[in-house]
Amino acid sequence: MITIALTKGRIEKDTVKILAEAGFDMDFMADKGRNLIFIDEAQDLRFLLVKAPDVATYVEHGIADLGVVGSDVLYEHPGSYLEMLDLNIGLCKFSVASIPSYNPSDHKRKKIATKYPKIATDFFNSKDEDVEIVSIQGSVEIAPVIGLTDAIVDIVETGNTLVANGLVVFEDIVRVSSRLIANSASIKKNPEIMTLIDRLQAVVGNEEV
Ligand code: PRT
Ligand code: MG
Repeated sequence: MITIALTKGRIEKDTVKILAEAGFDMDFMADKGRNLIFIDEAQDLRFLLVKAPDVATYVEHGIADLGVVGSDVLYEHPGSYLEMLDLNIGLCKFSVASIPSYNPSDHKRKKIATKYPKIATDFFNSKDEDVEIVSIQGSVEIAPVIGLTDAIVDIVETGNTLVANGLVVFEDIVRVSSRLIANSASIKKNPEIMTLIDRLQAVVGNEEV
């Protein structure tokens, strides 16, 4: 049996659409209630619905052979899984944003609020800029407005949340999309997993990464 860990929430619908287009019977998702494990006896498949960072954990530990998760989560939690496909869903980007009066080049040491300390640290390091990272769990957008930090590093999709909080983008860091990841031992052990990946690749139509 092949086990696939899917990220609950925002990217769920588009993930299910790709799997259905690849020929899997995803009807159970329409009426899933509070269930988090689904078994498709006919295709010898098992689906787990978990929080994004846990997708990487299940795949790393080999409990799931495959997983679907945002590249934002993978950057922040690097591990020993293989990245197989860019699914081109859950599209957004990481940006530096702040109130319009923010001056990124005034040579003062900046305080940056973020839910993604690793991405923020790596980005400012790559520019040789020493900043103080303040880790925030959510509603990061208010931090520069109330003066906790000079700016934020956060995910931007439509930009509506920034606008609603009076913030503007100062710099884009990197594109974010959902990826198919795999457990490396599973791939070596079970050739059917490669076949399954090929079916998904035919749907999303990109080169393996
Ligand atoms: O929200 P929750 O705490 O349950 O969990 P989560 O945020 O980890 O998961 P979820 O379901 O919100 O997001 C799952 C994945 O979707 C992320 O890991 C990203 O890869 C991807 N994704 C795509 C996004 C967005 N678009 C997005 N817009 N994740 C988060 N956002 C947030 C963003 O933080 C911003 O504050 O949505 C807010 C609004 O975005 P705008 O620019 O459209 O207003
Ligand atoms: Mg969210």
